[in-house]
Amino acid sequence: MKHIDAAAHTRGESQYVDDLPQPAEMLYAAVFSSDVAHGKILKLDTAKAGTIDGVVMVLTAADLPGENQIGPIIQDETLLAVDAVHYVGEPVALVVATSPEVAHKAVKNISVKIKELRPVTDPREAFAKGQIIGTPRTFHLGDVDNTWAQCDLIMEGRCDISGQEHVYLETQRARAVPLEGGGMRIHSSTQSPAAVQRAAAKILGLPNNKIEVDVKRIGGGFGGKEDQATAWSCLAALAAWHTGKPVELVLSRHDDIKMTGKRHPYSSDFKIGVTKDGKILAYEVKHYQNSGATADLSTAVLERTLFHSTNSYFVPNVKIFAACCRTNLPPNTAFRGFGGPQGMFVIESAIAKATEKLGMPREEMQYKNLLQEGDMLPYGQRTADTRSRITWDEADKAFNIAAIHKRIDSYNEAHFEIKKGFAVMPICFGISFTNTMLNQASSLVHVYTDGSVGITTGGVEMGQGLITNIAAIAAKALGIRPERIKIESTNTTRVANMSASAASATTDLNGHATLLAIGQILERLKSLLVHEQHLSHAEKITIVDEQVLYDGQPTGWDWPKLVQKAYTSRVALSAHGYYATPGIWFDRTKEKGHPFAYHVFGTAIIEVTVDCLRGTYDINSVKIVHDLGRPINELVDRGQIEGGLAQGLGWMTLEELKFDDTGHYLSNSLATYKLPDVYFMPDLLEVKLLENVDNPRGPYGTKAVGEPPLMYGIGAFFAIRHAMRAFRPKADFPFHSPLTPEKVLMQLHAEVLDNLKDGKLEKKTKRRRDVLAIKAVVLFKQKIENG
Ligand code: MTE
Ligand code: LUZ
Ligand code: MOS
Repeated sequence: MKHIDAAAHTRGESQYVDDLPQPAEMLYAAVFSSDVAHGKILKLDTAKAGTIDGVVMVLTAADLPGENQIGPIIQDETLLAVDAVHYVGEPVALVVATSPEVAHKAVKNISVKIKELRPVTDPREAFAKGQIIGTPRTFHLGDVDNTWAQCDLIMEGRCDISGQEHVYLETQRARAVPLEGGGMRIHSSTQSPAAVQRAAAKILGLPNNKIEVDVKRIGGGFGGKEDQATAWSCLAALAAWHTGKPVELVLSRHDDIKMTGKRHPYSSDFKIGVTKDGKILAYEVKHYQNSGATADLSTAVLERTLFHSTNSYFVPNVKIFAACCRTNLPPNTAFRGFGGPQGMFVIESAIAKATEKLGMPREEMQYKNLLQEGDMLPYGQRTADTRSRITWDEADKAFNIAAIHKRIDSYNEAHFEIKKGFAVMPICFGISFTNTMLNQASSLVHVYTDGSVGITTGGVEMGQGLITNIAAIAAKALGIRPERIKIESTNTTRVANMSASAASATTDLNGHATLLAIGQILERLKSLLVHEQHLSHAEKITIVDEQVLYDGQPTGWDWPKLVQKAYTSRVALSAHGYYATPGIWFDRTKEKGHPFAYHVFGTAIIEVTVDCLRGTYDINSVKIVHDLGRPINELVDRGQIEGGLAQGLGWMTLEELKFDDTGHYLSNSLATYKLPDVYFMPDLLEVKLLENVDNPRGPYGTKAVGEPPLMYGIGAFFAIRHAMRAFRPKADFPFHSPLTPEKVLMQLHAEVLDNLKDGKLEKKTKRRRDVLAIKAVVLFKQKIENG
């Protein structure tokens, strides 16, 4: 089954927020934001903007009828700044005008006098100054301190992991439409309609039931709209409340990159202790998360980092420390993987460092320490249905890891400036919101008298295929054609109190809720049939291909007839299903529990070729063995695997999110922020799915797929490093992501660069490699200098 939206998307017919018909008299809002990362507001002057023709009003913090507070976990975030600014892009005022053009022109006429304070952009500096959000957390397993003495080798190091811009195609936007009785309908591009509802109600001083949030679909979220769609929806609602007219607010790409948070950069210190044959005995890590100016979801992201700091490995002695560090950047937020990838990157770096010292293939240590059934994870949950070794062994069987290594070694012996490298990347990702409370969902199912079905769940379609999955699950449960099923927009008046569509769990949670609703309807339909046809066992009734069977034999009724009979017999054809994931819990006082319903496993093998004179590289192949349980829709899930991989590869290689120490993003447009494109993707991409595997915790045995494949991309960093070390076997390259071609070049030829700096070029050695390298670097530098 294709993605339900496939045809409409390709024809450009799918509707997003601003494709909805424009109501008469709609107004447009634009945001005036701080250009200073940290300072005290001395004077805000909006008078001039207010006089521009077409400007209806200019709103500031003083104009909020309710509370100026939109923090989702910790109440530390204003909708509009009061007295002080904390990051570049922080909203300060809102212009409402008759056209977007006028609104943007008016924004340029607002001025603010700010007494600048020194901004902090480095998480370690923030930590040292005590700028910590929430409380730092520590997970313990075994006893690290008393294990170091037993290790043959102890290696320490540091990782600096860059953030990542979401680049959803549809930038942040919302349309607010005033309703009778002082209510408001908000069409929001959000992953979390209930979060928007609560925040809008709060800032307007209204009860939640006065706010209706509706989401047909969103043009990508990737976590960037898990919490951060809220502000723009609230601003549109505020403007609609004041003007009594519908108001739309759309961020330009530039404003979106400037004003919204990103994946959290991390700076981490690791210490790993191993035996000489490659067993990891102890691992200690300290994570300094660059949280940005407000808490947003940072504490939850940090928690997932703690949970994923040992990735797919069993380590008997572990100590993981992590802290959210408040800096003067836009509040960083959810991004596919939600802190997990950062935790995994660091242990992969530690394994690289230890194996390089031991002269052992990296994959040998990885394999030796892979999780086995029943192993204890640092948070107290034992792994079950552990498929780390199974996916690795399948990958090895299909692709022969030792042969790849040998082939690469002999290529590298035969070639001087072109080197190949590879890495194996196993993943183990926990499924469930780490905050147990959020693992609940509802679904409302209506069967209409013609046998067609309408379903509303709390889940948001963001391109990931949720509605296709829900339709497939419902069709299977009802025994009818998927074409009979329509998945409605997500709307807070039809399904209340939904959790964000996030944590890869949307199909799991809403699929289960839908099954529970359908179960109720089927139960009623079956009792009706038992009564009508004088049958004795309701459980022997099934519906297959729309035919109603008893004990496998036709009853003479089909689906439309069954539904008709139910209606005329006054049997309810609607039901509401509610699901709460069973068996999960976590005790934060002990940092132990069973937070995840299950884990997703997989193994990727990534091969690259690096031009060691130019620093450029190609990703030659990515081969994956992935565990989907029993996929509901393999085509859609394969799309998720490839898309997630692309995003992970981009994060590790090209996507350099640069900001300067005044807190301004330098890569603030798609001209300076390089995304992976189709040419960057591997020439060969092969995805094998584990066969004959089940997952009792997922609807019809499926496993969540949204986030885990992103983490395969981490392998690209280590594959490139592998090639770089073939060129400079003794070099100790930094674990600093992304590993851009520029960084590859600079790191491979660091000494040459030093020589250039000191004007000591004449000191160059006679070695061919260095002479060539110097030429390459000189050419490169000239190129940069000549623009
Ligand atoms: N795929 C598309 N096309 N667009 C998206 O925005 N978001 C990702 C992933 N895949 C996303 C996507 C993220 S961050 C998550 S958590 C999951 O989809 C959310 O959907 P799910 O829970 O249904 O997997
Ligand atoms: N959001 C959240 C998430 O609130 N909790 C989580 O555990 C999570 N995990 C992944 C993505 N979003
Ligand atoms: Mo995804 S980061 O859970 O929205």
